[in-house]
Amino acid sequence: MKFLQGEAPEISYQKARTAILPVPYERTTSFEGGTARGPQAAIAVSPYLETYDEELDVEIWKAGIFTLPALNFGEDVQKDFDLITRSVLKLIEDQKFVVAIGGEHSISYPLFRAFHQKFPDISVLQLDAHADLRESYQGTPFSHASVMKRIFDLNQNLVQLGIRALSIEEREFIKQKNIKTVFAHQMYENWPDDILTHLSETVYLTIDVDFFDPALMPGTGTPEPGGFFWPETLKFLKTLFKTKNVVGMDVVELRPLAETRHSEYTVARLIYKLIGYKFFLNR
Ligand SMILES: [Mn+2]
Repeated sequence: MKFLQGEAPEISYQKARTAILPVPYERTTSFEGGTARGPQAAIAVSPYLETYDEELDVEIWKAGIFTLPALNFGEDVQKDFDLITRSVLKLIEDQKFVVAIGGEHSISYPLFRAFHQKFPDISVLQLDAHADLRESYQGTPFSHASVMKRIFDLNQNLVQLGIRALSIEEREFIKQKNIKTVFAHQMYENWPDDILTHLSETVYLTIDVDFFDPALMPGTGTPEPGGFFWPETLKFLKTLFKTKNVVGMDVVELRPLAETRHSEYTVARLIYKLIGYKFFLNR
C-alpha cells in the first residue's frame, strides 16, 4: 500500500521529491514487541489524513510523495543493515528527501551511514525519551538501546532532545564527550530554541515516537511518562526545517495497538506535516 493511497494522485518515482521507505525491522526490542508492524500501520491510516494543510495553505502531496516497497529482512544483522544503507544511498543519489518509517530504533544507524557517506558535514538531531548511548545492550552493539552510540562513533555532532531515561554510564558519557543533550526536565522550564545553533547546516533527523507523551503516543515499545505534545514539538520542528537543510529523517518505534489507531494516525500526520515543512517553508 502507498502513503495517501486513493487520496492523492499517483506519481512516478522519477518525479517524486520525497521517498517514503518502510523499514519493518525488529530484532532487539526489549520491553514490548510489535514495531515491525509500524510502517504498514502508519501507511494504512494515511488515507484518512486531510490532504490540505491549513498552516501551509497547500496540499502537501504536491511535493511528490512516492512510497517504496517495504524492505525484506533475513537472519543476519550485517546483511540487513547493508540492505538499508544501500537502499538509502540509491535514494540520496536520486535526490530524494528520504523519510524512513520503523521498525525499531536500531535502523537509524544503517540509515544514517548512507547520509554520512554522502554529506560529510552532517549533524544529527534526535528526539527521544532514551539516550540510546549504551556501548551494547543485551549482548549486541546493534540494539535499539545502543543506536545513538553507533551513530556517535561515526559522527560526533549530535543533539538530543527530550531525554528522560538513561543509565548513569550514559550520563557520564554525555558529560565526558560534551554531547548536547537536553533533558525533558530542563525542557519543562525552557524549550531550548537555541539548541539548533549547535547543528551544522545539513541535518539528519531521527524521531523516536516515545519522545511524545504516552497520552499522545501510547503505541510504542518503551513508553515513558513526561513526554511532549503536538504544538510545542511542531513549532520547534518548523523552526528546524526553516533554518536547516534536513536531508533525511526517520520515525521509529511505532508499535500499533489493537485497541486504538491514534498512534499510527499521529505518525502519519507527523510525516505528512514534516514533508510540508521541508518543501513549503521559505528558508
Ligand atoms: Mn530510541
